[in-house]
Amino acid sequence: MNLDHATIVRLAQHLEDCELEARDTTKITEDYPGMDWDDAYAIQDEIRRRKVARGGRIVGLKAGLTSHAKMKQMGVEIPVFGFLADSFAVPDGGECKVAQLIHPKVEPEIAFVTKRALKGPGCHIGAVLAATDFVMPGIEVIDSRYRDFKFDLKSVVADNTSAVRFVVGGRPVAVGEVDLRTAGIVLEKNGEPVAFGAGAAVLGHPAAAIAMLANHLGARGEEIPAGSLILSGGITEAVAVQAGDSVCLRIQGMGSVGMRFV
Ligand code: 0L1
Ligand code: MG
Repeated sequence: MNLDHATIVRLAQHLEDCELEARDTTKITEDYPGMDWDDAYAIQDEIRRRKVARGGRIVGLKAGLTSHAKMKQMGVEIPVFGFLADSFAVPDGGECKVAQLIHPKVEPEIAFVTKRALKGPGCHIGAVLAATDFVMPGIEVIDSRYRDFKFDLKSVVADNTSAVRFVVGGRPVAVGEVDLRTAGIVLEKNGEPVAFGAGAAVLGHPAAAIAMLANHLGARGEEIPAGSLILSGGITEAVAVQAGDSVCLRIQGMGSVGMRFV
């Protein structure tokens, strides 16, 4: 690590203040170009600690940048990982207040819920499928705190991978009931289809994103606990939204989920 504890605490407070006050900032590596991956995750961990210290609950985890196209575009070989706080959750069909956000975009995702803990190293798709209770449609709202979504990956990790809101719902199904690679998805905005894809867009199989998360946590001596909700990453490009929009994600065999932006 290259940053001292006081700097990590200060950067975490800065980024969380930007989230809570819906204001943007320049990417933090401009002032701290020597920041490494451990520093970046330490800043994210401090944001998480701050939320829990105020009585918040961590209700899930997420993988980001998991589609091959986006990884190639950004020149990365590993996804990034973040957490979901209770304050991020929107009920299915519920409202998301745009005034509380900076420049929101939505991502269509497959959400996993585990019934057994998953621990790396060596976690693989088979272990993930064996430990999964059910999967369901999920929409993640991302809202990078960085001006105009201009960032580098370490800055993104420190910023909890742009996480801000999410909705899950639809028809939860056991993994044996659906082929997660070929399951088709349609994201609609205001009733119009705006993005299409299939589960395989995420690392060939969305369970691979969960395995990578387990291996990432395992390297830190942590695990994915039983009963975790995990967003496995956007299947298509993210779609910008504004007040007045409604979005709906339909996934073959899993029904639909949606939210409204007000
Ligand atoms: O969940 C995601 O894939 C977002 C990762 C962070 C990068 C971004 O804000 O686009
Ligand atoms: Mg996402």
